[in-house]
Amino acid sequence: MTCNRPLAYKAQRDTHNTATPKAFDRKRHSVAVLGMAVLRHKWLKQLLHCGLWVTCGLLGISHIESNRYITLNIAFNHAHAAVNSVSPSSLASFKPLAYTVIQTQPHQPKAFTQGWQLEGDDFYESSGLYRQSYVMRYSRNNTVQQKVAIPNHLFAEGLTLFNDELYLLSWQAGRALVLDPKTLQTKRIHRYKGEGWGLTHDGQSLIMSNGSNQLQLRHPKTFKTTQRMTVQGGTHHWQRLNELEFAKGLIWANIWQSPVIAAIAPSTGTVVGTINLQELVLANTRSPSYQSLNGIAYDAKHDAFWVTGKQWPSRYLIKIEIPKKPIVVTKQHQ
Ligand SMILES: [Ca+2]
Repeated sequence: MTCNRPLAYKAQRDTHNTATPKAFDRKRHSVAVLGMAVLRHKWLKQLLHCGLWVTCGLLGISHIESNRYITLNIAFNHAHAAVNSVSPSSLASFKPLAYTVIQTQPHQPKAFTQGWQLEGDDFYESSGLYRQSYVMRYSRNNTVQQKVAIPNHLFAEGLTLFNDELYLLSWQAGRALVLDPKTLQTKRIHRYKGEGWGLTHDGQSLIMSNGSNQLQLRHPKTFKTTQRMTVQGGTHHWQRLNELEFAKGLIWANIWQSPVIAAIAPSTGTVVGTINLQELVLANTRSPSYQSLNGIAYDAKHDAFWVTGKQWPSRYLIKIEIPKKPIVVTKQHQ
């Protein structure tokens, strides 16, 4: 009988309460008095409201995207990037390489850039987030030639064009999609263990990051790991290696949540230089939510690098002043 349920519940609750009925009543009365006192004080009430709104907001944000990008630390990210840009002591040994912006072009502001490469006059770009991921090919003047959605359960990550095939990672899903670069349709799928973040190639092997300080070399036919290298250099503990580009004999790696791009010697995994793009980060993050610098694509025509970020309205062609030393350009891992 439904009418008995409240009685049964109350009896059970009272049974498990160790206080005597009178003591329980006194406690309940005290709580009520305290509650009234809180509500009577305007500032306490406002504090309570504020706390509730913040809690709801945070829960809402965490519900919207269960990914590492839109998390509870959006505000923290902004501060974190600013702090990083100042000059972390562990990066002090790396004098940032000088660069000059030689072109500024629009970038699709909705593109949550994860992978980026320029081949001839065509850009290939992947955009992440669950249920919103896609890959597109567009020209230098930003005319979109092809755009294909990625299945909802996949979170598009790094990509690279190699031997007329476009490889696309899917973050935690463990699937590397191989797409036709013209139609962007999936031709085959490889599996990988762990996470997939950035992807590039050195002309022989695919080079993949997974968010750690490790880079993996993978066979383009089988996608099996053929070699691993630990990225190290100076006193800085390199982590969160993200979007990649192999150019001028070096692996260029975005560092997630940082305005820094590291130049890595592929023969040793040693960081031989850095670029600090804090100025460009600040120019593209005037909106309330901070979005990471992510995206580096070598432009052979200009012998320069395009850089952009997640949901940045602009992309930049920068000329990097690469000294002959200590940059190491030998490749011995084949
Ligand atoms: Ca790239």
